[in-house]
Amino acid sequence: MSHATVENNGGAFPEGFLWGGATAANQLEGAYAEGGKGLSIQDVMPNGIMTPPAEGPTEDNLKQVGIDFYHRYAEDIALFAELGFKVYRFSIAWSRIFPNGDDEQPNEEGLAFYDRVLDELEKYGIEPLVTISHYETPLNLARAYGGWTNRKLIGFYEQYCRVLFERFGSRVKYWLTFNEINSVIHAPFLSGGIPTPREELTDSDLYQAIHHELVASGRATRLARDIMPGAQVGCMILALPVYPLTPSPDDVVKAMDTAHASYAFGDIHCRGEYPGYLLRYFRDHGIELDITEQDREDLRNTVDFVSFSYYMSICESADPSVDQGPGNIMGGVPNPKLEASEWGWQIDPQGLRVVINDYWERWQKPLFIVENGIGAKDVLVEIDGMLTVEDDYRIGYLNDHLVQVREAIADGAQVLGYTAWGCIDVVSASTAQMSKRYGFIYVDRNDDGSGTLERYRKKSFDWYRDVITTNGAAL
Ligand code: BGP
Repeated sequence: MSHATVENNGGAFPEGFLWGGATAANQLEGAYAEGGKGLSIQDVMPNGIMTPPAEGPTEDNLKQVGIDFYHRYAEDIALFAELGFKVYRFSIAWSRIFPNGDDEQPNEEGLAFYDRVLDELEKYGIEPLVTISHYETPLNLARAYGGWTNRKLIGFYEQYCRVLFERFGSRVKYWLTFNEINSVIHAPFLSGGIPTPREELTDSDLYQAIHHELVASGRATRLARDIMPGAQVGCMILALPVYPLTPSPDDVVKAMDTAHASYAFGDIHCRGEYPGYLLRYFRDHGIELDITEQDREDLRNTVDFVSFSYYMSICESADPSVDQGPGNIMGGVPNPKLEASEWGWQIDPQGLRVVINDYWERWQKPLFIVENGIGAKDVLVEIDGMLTVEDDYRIGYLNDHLVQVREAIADGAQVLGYTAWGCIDVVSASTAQMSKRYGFIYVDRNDDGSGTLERYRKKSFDWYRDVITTNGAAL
């Protein structure tokens, strides 16, 4: 898979483009204490990422049941097949495989569940794309070890990866090491299982944790190559184009600095070493990291492709009196030229073209858009005796973004595929509620936990199926 083979096809989606959808175990599986599963950090986060975690599981946590994918996966994958999915991105719940994270032996029942999921996907010829760690650190690793601040997590993660690669390596080609790895800067518990609140966490501890994750990612990549020849390993970055709020050079430099905070993760994954601007940041902030020679070697196992989520862009201003926008965990200030979703996420389809061009030029690695979509409060209505959702706003959002993907391909970027986030409604990561929905498939479950869990096709279901069937010509 070399970028040298890319041809600019003048603006069509390439043949074999991987269309599909994406989910994460903790947001849809439910069965949080079944099948030998241990607790994960999500099981003590009933109110989403902005609220401190609880001591233990509480009944108001919608993720305990999720959308019951654990028991309904066959029905759901049949719906994905009806949509025409070529690929389905899902995560494996680490605590289903290693209930405490540091166990000697994996939990066979957990492995068997993912065997069954893979069987269903194979039945329909849907390619799996597996996220190894999607905001699902086993709770014990957070509580007893301090999460990724502890070097021991590299070994636990490597052991987990070895078990996955040996068990599923003949069936899974595409792997992602850590979901939105850069989000740990703003959400240390969610993203890195670090129990210390962000305000109390020192920069040294934070960057040491990041270093451990990056080393673990490099080791997993090497291990994947040893165990599964032909596997493709990608990093996963929360992509966020940063625009200067004004033409002031101070704003431009501030935007550059903020962008560096995310670029660093891709630079290390693609180049195998720390970039100069990050080393400078460490010097300027008195951050000293424990980096061994072995670590440096591990980091040199660079990824095959770069995957990313894209929901919005942000602005930056050097003026401290400019207000921060609501709802955005990555910071930034609102862009006066853009509209926002109900949760303050600013809608910017062209930003996706910008990101694709930017990443392609910077890293020259194939790209995979593994999350994109709009969270909305859908209303179930009856039309011709059928329950559905008239989600033209979702169709509009996705259509506009996919047109920009096509533009970026015309610009010459190599894009492997696109998986719409929350292709079936799942529990939201930031709010831990059902009412922020992304799916083509409506799930009857409400914020108070009521609902039949029945599935209904939304209007966007037919639209996306047409897009896939025509390989994007229907856009
Ligand atoms: C990403 C996460 C997903 C997902 C998505 C939408 O940051 O990788 O897990 O949930 O955002 O976010 P939310 O559910 O908060 O709307």
